[in-house]
Amino acid sequence: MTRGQLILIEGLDRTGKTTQTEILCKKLQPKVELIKYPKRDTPIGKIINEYLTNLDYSLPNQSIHLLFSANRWELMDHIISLLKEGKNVILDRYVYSGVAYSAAKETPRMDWQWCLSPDKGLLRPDLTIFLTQDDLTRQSDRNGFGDERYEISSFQQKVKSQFESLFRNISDSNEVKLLNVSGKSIEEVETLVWEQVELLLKQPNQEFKYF
Ligand code: DGP
Repeated sequence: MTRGQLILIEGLDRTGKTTQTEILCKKLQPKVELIKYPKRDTPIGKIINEYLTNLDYSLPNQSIHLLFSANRWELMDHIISLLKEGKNVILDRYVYSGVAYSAAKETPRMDWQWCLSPDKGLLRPDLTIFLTQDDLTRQSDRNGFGDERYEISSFQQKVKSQFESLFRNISDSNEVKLLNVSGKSIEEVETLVWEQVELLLKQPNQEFKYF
């Protein structure tokens, strides 16, 4: 049996990632599973959810970083089994978010290499689509922006820079596609995402790769 493909949609907060992953999931039915990180309903995910939604809940930056990574490891065997069964797996956020959000905090001795290290050995996506936008001040126009810990425009700008340098440093340009959603409708973004996914689905499945 040919294995499924691991497709990641990454992006800044409120760029339409969740909408696009859900649309893609419908298009790939029935052989597909969508996994959204952080997965907030596991024991580790519950602590992450508390951290994100309760600003009075304090944890050292290193600790919360390792919990986000542990949350990805919790599901790794499950994802590998799905892919081996021939199912495509769509991820909403993954390792790149893990590194970009933590490195953007600019904590001493917590550079991007440190941030990547607990994720070393996780499965590498076959395709990553990064949703970005020019004007980050527009994020605050979206409903609910500002409700959670990282939803501050100045911090999002730092996250964007971290994502960009991360893609330059650790990704293969065949696997990572940057998609600027500025001024585009949901349908236009959907079409551009689908173009990339169709190309991937036509390719022969490769050996698993790892970070
Ligand atoms: P979301 O549910 O996609 O809105 O993500 C919640 C918030 O958590 C969002 O601001 C991005 C941030 N985030 C997602 N994954 C990670 C991670 O692995 N590490 C850190 N530090 N932040 C993350």
